[in-house]
Amino acid sequence: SRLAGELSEALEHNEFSLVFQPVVNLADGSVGGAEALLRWQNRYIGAVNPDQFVPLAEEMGLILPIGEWLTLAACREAKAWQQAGLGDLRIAINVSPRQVQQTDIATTLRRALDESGLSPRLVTVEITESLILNSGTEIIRKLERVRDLGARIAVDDFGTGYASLSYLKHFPVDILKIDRSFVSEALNNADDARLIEAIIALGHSLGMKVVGEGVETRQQQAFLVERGCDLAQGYRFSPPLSAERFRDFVRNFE
Ligand code: G
Ligand code: G
Ligand code: MN
Ligand code: NA
Repeated sequence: SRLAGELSEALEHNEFSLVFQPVVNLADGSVGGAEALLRWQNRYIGAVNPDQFVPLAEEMGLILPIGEWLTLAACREAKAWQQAGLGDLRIAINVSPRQVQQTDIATTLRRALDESGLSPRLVTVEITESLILNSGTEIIRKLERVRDLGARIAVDDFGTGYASLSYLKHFPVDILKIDRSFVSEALNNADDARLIEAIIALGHSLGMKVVGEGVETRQQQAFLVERGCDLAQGYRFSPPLSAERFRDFVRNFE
């Protein structure tokens, strides 16, 4: 297809970029870091959503080089924040289930850390709940290698799948990210409110940090603060930003 043809040349044509959504510490309102999100702007097709091109990249065997590119670009950017005096901001990168299965994410990350000079403790790797559901000891070992480097592991969109609590115990997980579908209903729906409370309690009881995703209003922020949620991201604070605008955001954020 046209899309596949263009995708196979996207790296060499420099068509990928990253945007950065701020992640805020709820306790003191400071910026803790950012989630890096991949963007593809093709000269003929225009902007293509990662939900469309990541699965295609996986099918085409392109997810390894794309993952290498984005991991290095994200680590370099976080190192640049430090060098610009913005502080020790954390950077989160997303990996799809097939990316974890098909590639050696620990080696990709180690090379990016070496090349960028970024401290591994500033890196979070976001996996999905479905990876936890469908995988065995081989995947657990891959994630443990990421953790052994000194990076953290977050479970994205938590609560939307069926990641059973017993599975969580066996996975090297440091952070739970509450799916935005719960946060958006927190103030309208008692079930969603209780689910959020349960996820925060679960995460904390297992020694994890908890992130509220998709926070759009002051009331949703207050709801999470009152329940002891650690971190949040969402349009209430900022949409994903270009590298340049993210730096301005950190400089101007009180
Ligand atoms: O802004 P947003 O459209 O980026 O995100 C759409 C979806 O694409 C999200 O579910 C997000 O997790 C996913 N996504 C964004 N960036 C990446 C990436 O670098 N790698 C993978 N695997 N998925 C990503
Ligand atoms: O699945 P993942 O969380 O990695 O994807 C992030 C996606 O969520 C991006 O497409 C981003 O633009 C979107 N997003 C970030 N904050 C908000 C928000 O407050 N509300 C909504 N509706 N979407 C958001
Ligand atoms: Mn994510
Ligand atoms: Na998410």
